[in-house]
Amino acid sequence: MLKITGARVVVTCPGRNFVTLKIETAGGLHGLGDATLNGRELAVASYLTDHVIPNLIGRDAHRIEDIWQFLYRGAYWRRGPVTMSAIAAVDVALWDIKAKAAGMPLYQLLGGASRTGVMVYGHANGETVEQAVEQALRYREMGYKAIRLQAGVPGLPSTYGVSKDKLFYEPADAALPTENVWSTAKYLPTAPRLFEAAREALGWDVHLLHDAHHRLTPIEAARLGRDLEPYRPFWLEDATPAENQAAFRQIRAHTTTPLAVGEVFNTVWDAKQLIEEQLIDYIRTTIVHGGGISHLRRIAHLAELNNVKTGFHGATDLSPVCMGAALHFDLWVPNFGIQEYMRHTPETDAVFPHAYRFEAGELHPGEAAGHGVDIDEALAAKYPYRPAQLPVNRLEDGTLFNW
Ligand code: GCO
Ligand code: MG
Repeated sequence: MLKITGARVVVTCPGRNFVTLKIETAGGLHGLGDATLNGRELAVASYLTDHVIPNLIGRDAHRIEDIWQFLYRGAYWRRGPVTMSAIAAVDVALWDIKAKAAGMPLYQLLGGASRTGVMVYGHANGETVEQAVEQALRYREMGYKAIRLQAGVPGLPSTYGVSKDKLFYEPADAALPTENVWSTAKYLPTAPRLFEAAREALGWDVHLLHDAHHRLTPIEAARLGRDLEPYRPFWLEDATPAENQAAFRQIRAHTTTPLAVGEVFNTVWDAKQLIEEQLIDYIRTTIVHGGGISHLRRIAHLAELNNVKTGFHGATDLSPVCMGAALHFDLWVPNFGIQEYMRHTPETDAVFPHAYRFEAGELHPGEAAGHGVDIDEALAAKYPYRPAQLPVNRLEDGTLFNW
């Protein structure tokens, strides 16, 4: 029995908001879990503080599965981003504690390393095709083996994925949502042009990825998939909103471009049909939004049976705590595909000292016991919460659309 003696939520904003759960045990060991839900941070903080933490005190930190089931089944209200992010935070903090108690890096408890490092992709973007390709060359120089490409759309004032600060893309940029304008007709021809230019400049010995960010209909996605085929993309991400899982049948029927989806999913139920019918190639649900390691493991196993690989979300709104846990998972999971890696700012890295490191296009979780990520609470306290929401999107005639 390793008694849970205390737990608290730390909300900090070292450049952007992060919600972190810290669980303490009688033996003095503590564990950390990420609970950040971009633009809705305080809802998860309250869910944890007001509804979860009182249930944790006095329980055995070693009983990870029982606590997971208690929070999922026991609460009656299942699923959803707020609930599952809160459960994930508890789950990851408990895995952190168990691995520290065992004196091992977390990946050893999962089954040990299946590979020597975790291939990651970085984000190259620019207002124009030329600028985006220039950034891609820069990522190549930094050693990346895989690069996501996004470029501005001529005729639209701003586009998803195109940032001012090239290394740190941060879409949640205002207390009330920034309004973007979207035109699928203007966008559709741009991505193939971008890929053509990128292949010319970078050659074929690099993986290229693209995110459509939920903006297409299935038949538009099928068109884009086909148009990208000559450039052999690694994947086309979030082609359509995926609440309608069956819609992917239509995309699948028309293109051999690999499909990735799932960064907004919370449980295996969001992806069951997509995985079982082999409608996708990569599942992007990551630790913090997918109920933690205990639940993501189930998703990964179902995916493995159906030729689907992992390709976890790793934008800057997933804290270093999530990244650390994800890297242990990635190093172990047999059906690993790729890991997204958007760098955090130096302020964020200072608040969350971590054992993971980047080298030659790969991340490694490090050998520290646990997941290897800690929090400097005194420093965190210097960065109070700042309200920030994700943008919204409107069509040119003002109709509200998917962002
Ligand atoms: C990605 C994502 C992000 C999200 C962001 C929302 O592929 O990295 O689409 O850019 O928009 O994480 O919180
Ligand atoms: Mg995405």
